[in-house]
Amino acid sequence: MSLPLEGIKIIDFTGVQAGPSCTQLLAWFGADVLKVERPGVGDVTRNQLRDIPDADALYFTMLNSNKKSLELNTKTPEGKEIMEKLIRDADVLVENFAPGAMDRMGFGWERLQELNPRLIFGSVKGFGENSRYSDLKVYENVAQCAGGGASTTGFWDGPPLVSGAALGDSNSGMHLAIGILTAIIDREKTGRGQKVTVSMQDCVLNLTRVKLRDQQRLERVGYLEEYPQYPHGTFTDVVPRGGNAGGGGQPGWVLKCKGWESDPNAYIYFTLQEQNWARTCEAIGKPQWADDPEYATTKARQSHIFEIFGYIEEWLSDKTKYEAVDILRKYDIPCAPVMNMKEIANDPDLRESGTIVEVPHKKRGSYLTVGSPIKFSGFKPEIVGSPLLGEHTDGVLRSLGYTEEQIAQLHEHKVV
Ligand code: CAO
Repeated sequence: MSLPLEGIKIIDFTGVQAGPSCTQLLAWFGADVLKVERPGVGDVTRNQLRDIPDADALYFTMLNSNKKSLELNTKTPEGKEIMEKLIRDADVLVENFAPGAMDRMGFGWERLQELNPRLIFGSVKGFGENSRYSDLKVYENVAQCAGGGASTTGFWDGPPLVSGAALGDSNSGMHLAIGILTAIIDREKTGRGQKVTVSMQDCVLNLTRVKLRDQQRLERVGYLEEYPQYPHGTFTDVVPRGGNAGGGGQPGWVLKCKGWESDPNAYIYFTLQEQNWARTCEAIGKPQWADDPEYATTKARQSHIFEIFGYIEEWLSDKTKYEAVDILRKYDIPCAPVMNMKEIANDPDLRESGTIVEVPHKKRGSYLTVGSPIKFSGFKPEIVGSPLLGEHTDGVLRSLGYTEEQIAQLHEHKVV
């Protein structure tokens, strides 16, 4: 079956997570993605947090499926020559090195344009080019702190908290993928490539935009009625951390279920949906609350919201999180069990949909990874294992016209 991005050649000059997550997505959709890696070393994640000695770590395999690997020292003259040949023939080059690394290597945006005016150059950095922090190296949690995620996550009496979701890394990769696809469509009209940049700070902020909404509301009215601090606590002039409060107009909380004393994930998320209050009261056995003026509106409920949640926890105390959701779904209550990673790994629905996939690997045996969360009616992305370091080096060199003798020499000089 022909895939939508078939024929799009991508040089994947990325490492760790932000860049690789972008190119992996494009590879799933059919792009020909060639990962260019330092000879003998490769992407640092090949070695990080290994669970099997001498086999690529899961950190690498889960972010580099469906790609090819070329070992190439792009700082040697011969390596640069090979890289230039690849660039002349490529549609896209993606990188997420430390600020300035591409220029130092001789592959800044101007040079890339000289080599191939149709090339789309995708780049991830921690901060925007104009930022006073543009020179900083950045990892995931640094970006979550700089982008507003950490200051608004966690509980009011604890420190800023980072999320387990990769809001800095994979989120930036997804943003970059959207930018690259947009530039590919634009190139069809203009014939020219362009530089597409994303900063991790911006991408975190884009997902934290409701907190910027709240900052403005707070400045206007002095309080935020959906936060646990309202109406009894105090507000400063900065959006506080709201614990597990719902981010919109529908209050909610993480509530204990049967077994919470020994199982740290025996909880559900429970939402008190305004338009579903009467049915919510019915579900939890408090029909008298439906018309009681103390409880009947979201505004009235807010002053005893934790009394209500406390009551619901009592109701939940003899129900597992799954039993609870099975009852509550009949009453249209927006809720879900708190899923732990073991449950997710074994979830039959996620497996069936291809969101959790088991992939073969030449050295590791099979491993689990997250497949495409984007589903298409016309095709189903097939996830294949990540490449071994340099697995495709000789094949790529042959396709560029190098003879076996030249290839042997390049190996000997550690260019590849
Ligand atoms: N051949 C020769 N040299 C190579 C090479 C290759 N194939 N691939 C990389 N290099 C060189 C780079 O040119 C760079 O050299 P200089 O320092 O001399 O310019 C060097 O290897 C290291 O580059 P790096 O970017 O990987 O540096 P690092 O490991 O110190 O930093 C990171 C890693 C992620 C902090 C930094 O790349 C960064 O801030 N990137 C931008 C933001 C980002 O994407 N972060 C998310 C990472 S996921 O958490």
